[in-house]
Amino acid sequence: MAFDIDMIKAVYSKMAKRVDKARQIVGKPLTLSEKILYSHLSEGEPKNAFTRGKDYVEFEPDRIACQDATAQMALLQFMQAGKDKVAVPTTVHCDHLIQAKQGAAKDLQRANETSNEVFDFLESVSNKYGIGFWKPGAGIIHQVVLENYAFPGGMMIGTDSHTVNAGGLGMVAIGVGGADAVDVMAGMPWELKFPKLIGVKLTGSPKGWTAAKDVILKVAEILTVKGGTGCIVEYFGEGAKNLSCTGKGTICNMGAEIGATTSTFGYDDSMERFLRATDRNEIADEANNLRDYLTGDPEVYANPDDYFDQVIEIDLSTLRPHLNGPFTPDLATPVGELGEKAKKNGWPIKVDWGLIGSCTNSSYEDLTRAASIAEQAVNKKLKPKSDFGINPGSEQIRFTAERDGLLKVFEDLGATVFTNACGPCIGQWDRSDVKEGEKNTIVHSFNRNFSKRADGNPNTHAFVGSPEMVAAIALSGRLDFDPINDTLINEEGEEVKLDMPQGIELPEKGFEVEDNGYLAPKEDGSSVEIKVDANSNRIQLLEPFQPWDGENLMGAKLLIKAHGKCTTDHISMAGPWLKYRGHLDNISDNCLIGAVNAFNMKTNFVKSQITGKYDAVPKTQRQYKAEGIPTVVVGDHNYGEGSSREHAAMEPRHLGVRAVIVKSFARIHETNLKKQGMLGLTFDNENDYDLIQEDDTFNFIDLKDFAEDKPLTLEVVHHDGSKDHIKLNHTYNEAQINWVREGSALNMIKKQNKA
Ligand code: MIC
Ligand code: SF4
Repeated sequence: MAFDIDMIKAVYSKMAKRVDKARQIVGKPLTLSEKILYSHLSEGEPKNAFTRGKDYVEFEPDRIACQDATAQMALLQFMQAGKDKVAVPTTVHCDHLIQAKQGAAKDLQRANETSNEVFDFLESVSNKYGIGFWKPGAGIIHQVVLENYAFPGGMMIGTDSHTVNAGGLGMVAIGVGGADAVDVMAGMPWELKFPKLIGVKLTGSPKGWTAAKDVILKVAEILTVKGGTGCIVEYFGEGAKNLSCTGKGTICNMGAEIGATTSTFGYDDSMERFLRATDRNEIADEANNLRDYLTGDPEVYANPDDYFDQVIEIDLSTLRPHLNGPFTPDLATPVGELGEKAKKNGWPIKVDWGLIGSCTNSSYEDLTRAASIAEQAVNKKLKPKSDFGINPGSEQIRFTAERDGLLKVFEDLGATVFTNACGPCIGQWDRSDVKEGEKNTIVHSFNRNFSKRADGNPNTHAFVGSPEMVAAIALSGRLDFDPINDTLINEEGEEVKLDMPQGIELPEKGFEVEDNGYLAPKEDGSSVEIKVDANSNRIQLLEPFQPWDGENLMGAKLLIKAHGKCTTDHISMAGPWLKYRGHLDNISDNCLIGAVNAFNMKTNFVKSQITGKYDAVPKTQRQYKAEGIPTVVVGDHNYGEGSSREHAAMEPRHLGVRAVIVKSFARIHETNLKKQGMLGLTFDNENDYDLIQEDDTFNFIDLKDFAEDKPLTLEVVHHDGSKDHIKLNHTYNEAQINWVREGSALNMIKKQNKA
């Protein structure tokens, strides 16, 4: 049965007319991305053509998805918006707060005990405001969305950067911060700078060990972690047709790792098969009637250079399997060349864990391909050299995989099957096999491998690969193993070679599940009470941020000048801190503790200009706050890379940081800063980053005249009294400047509601 079929029919009923109109206005054939964007304008039928990379445009997304770690803050904000019900279909998925330790049943029970208060809060808020609720254990948000809610040609937003996964089913699905989701839940338009478009032409067909994952591992190498910023990546060509729907999901999913706004594929037979297998015949039938509108125009795909801002071509037939890492997802190495590189760089060759799962690669097909490798261990008498951990993507996948004997294959090898949840992918992993700080290597099928991400250990070298490659590497226990060319010695001392992986795209006997973990909300939630204990250390009701007095900001001090990579994991760490995602003051104690101080290359060790002493970042900042001294944070390129977590913007805001000045921003984080009323600014000359000293004082001498398209001037007064004047750029439009004036976008909504 399809959820929200009436909504989907309504979207489809308008699509053809809107796309035809858009084609006429734009004056040329359209990409799929443009078709979806132009058919979801909040003004209805398109009236103007937009300039890519320049115009801010208001959209009307069809649905919203939130996960437990971000939903808390999103819903705490929504509760202040003064609405009775969400304006568009919305779901909450409990997947981030379950720690992997002993295996699914025990881990789930522990999570239900320790995070009971948070799950109850989310369930009751969902029930009150008409939000669908997926219980802990139901699955990872993006797999559940792909299996239940995604539909070709639709547009959705989600409070998680990997919302983009739904591009695998032909959507434009975009990760946002909670405040953006609140706009749409409150019935307001959602604003986005009209993206640029990157076309990726896929030819050939993947063979042997090459998987869908390798496409995105290669694209990440080509575009790097910031090469997709401000862009939608649209995949097309014969090769695209040779990938399964969930394989396409994998590719779109990891588009988050190149900073892309989203990625998508045109509707094709693989999507139809997936819709039918997941009990959504009605959507498949509807989509079949609109086939031409749910993919790019033929002229576009025939001459992509004329229509995309950048075109990349990848031949799947010659693409080699890769492993990307460590510490960054764009450092790609073909399997087989990794041994040499690892030796040169001192990366441990011995592999301790092979982890299969995460929203990127936890589909039924993924499990079958990995299992086809794992089961060779038994047949070929190989004893796995690394530990195996598996997180199925959803209860539907798990139940079906168990029925079909796939989980048993792993269990027979001693693997631990963890809950259908994020687990180690987000540091929810109670790992006991290495000592704190011990240098070691793991391989996983996840998407991110930033320092400390999986287990909190900065010396864990994590490499990203396809599930089948992870299985092969884990069997061998070595990073330099190349299953295509190398052999392994089995328990009888014989040399054996692994056969190529075999996958089953969709379960032959169909998907099956007993309890999918879904709770529908009440039709009328007005009587539902939301309980928040005033003494809770997990949930704290929000206090509005103070408005800006409209004056120049003078006398600000430097909190930290961050060196190099500063992702949202560095700004607001996950793992053990996920438990405070609903309590702004408590979670603020992790503010920027992972960022490297450019003056001493240490983390969480900055100089206080009040005491002259070095101390932890949150503690130092709390002193500035207590004394009413404003501060700034300075950063490098792609600041705020990674997650959509708005805590990375709200914590500095809560603690009294006023501006974040960097060489460049990741998209979601820049918007999150704006939404929370912060100043997110970029150096006009990126070398000015080098002028910033530890004891500097900052005067924003023309902030009073803050206006769209007008750069700001920063006077930097150094310790010896000398001054530099630095030009700072910004991308605030008038409406966004008003968020700064009012203190936050939420304050603005509240004001409008009162008016
Ligand atoms: C992630 O993969 O980093 C997360 C955890 O899913 C985040 C969301 C969060 O921080 O809660 C994301 O990708 O947006
Ligand atoms: Fe969860 Fe990892 Fe996916 Fe984020 S990337 S949603 S933590 S599985």
